[in-house]
Amino acid sequence: MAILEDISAFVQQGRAKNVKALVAQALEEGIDAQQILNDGLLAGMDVVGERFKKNEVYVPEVLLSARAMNMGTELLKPHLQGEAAVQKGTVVLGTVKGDLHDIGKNLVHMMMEGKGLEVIDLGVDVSAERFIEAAKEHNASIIACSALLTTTMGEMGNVVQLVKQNDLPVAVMVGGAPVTQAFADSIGADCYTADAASCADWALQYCQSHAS
Ligand code: B1M
Repeated sequence: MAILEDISAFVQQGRAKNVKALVAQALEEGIDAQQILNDGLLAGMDVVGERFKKNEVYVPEVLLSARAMNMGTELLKPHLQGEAAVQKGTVVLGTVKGDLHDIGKNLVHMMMEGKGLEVIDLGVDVSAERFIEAAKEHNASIIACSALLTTTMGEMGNVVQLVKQNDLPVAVMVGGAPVTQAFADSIGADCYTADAASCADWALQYCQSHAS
């Protein structure tokens, strides 16, 4: 669809206002929000990621694209979240220590809230200790960690270790581009999912099956 290709192109160019206008137009035209996200915004960000890898674009350009992507996802938020629901469980969420990537984490936040889960979002650069403190403070059922760097994903193992040491009744979920099921298994995480929607589905199921 031409409009989705245009959204992708504007994300690549970091043109936030154009992205916002076209996402609004696509919604008005009745295009499904998930399709706008996948084939427009995320498709554009994929291209940016490939160019970043080849040093064809640099941090400032990537930040502009990230801002454009965020403006688009803000508009999609109510459509992706669906009906407001009663609170079904509490999740402590964050991007791990040393890591400042937050777009995927924000998608996870949005999808979880859409399922009626309470999300305590600790933001980026979150240490294992901080995850544990917040889980205790909010009596959370789940700690959800996002990592985008191979150099930071090890902090997820520290979270699992601290959960065990503190004997916390909390499931640890992990995800983010470099994270795999094999990695999740190797650190003893309770769940790995590849995308934000599956992450929210698993979290909801877990909270429902562990409701006291
Ligand atoms: Co960075 N960066 N970046 N970056 N950046 C990557 C991740 C990289 C793959 C680019 C590349 O080389 N191709 C590379 C990492 C290489 C590696 O370690 N394997 C990289 C690098 C190297 C860096 C710097 C070190 C660059 C530098 O300074 N030299 C630096 C590190 C800064 C730091 O964090 N300390 C850096 C900086 C940045 C920006 C600040 C410029 C910016 C971030 C802006 C922001 O987030 N606000 C940025 C961006 C935007 C990217 C790329 C281009 C896009 C990431 C993204 O947002 N994708 C990225 C390349 C790429 O991934 N293609 C890249 C869209 C987002 C929706 O996807 O977060 O994967 P993602 O989320 C997905 C799934 O992974 C999943 O759900 C989402 C889909 O539904 N998911 C979960 C995410 N979290 C989950 C948690 C779950 C479950 C699923 O359970 C809890």
